[in-house]
Amino acid sequence: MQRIQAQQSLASLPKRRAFILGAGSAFALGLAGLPRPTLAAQATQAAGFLPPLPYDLDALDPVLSANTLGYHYGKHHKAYADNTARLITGTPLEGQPLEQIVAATAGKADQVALFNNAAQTWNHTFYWQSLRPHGGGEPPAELRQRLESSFGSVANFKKELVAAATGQFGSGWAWLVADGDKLRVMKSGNAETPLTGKLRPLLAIDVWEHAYYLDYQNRRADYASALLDKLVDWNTVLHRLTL
Ligand code: MN3
Repeated sequence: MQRIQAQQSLASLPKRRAFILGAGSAFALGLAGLPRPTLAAQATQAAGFLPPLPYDLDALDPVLSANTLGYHYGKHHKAYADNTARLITGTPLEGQPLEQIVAATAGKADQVALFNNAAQTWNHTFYWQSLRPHGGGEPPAELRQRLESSFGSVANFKKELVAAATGQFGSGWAWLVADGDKLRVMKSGNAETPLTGKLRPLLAIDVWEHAYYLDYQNRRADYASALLDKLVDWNTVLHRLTL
């Protein structure tokens, strides 16, 4: 009965979203003994935390393979979204937007698991939306001027960002952020995100090994450079800067 209802409610959703929801629902329906409204709310919230990829799984190949995106988006990112939905169920944060959950849990010792999962969920959506098939190339003029005024040249900016990506010890992220009028490169460990400070994130590079190991093994610098040269959606970066 539950399964039939879940399938019917999925029928009107786009194919990829239906796949995501379907996988989550199958998992949720396997948990006997929990009340259905809670499970339904979790599945709905998890789906809201995990927007569809803005391109097909194989659209970034060969820079990032469909295999990498399948695991990274379909397993890692989805797990963060599912965990976030599970952890807020029955708490005052249930139903809140992801940004609010990240802000409410940042720096709180008793909320580490929720912060880590919520921040990772947000970071990954931001990362996917920073990329596009056949991206890279020259930034639009307005962004190029801002990069030149903060870093001297676009080439220097790329060098600094790749250095941040390779210099992050262990798992984490490399970022381009706006700090007032100035653009800065920074890195963060694990799930840490500039979203929690006064900085405005503009571009993220995931440097967890799961982001690049299938395609680049230990060559993190090659991965970061390839993203900047071939996949970054500069128009999105500029849009974030001018919001
Ligand atoms: Mn990741």
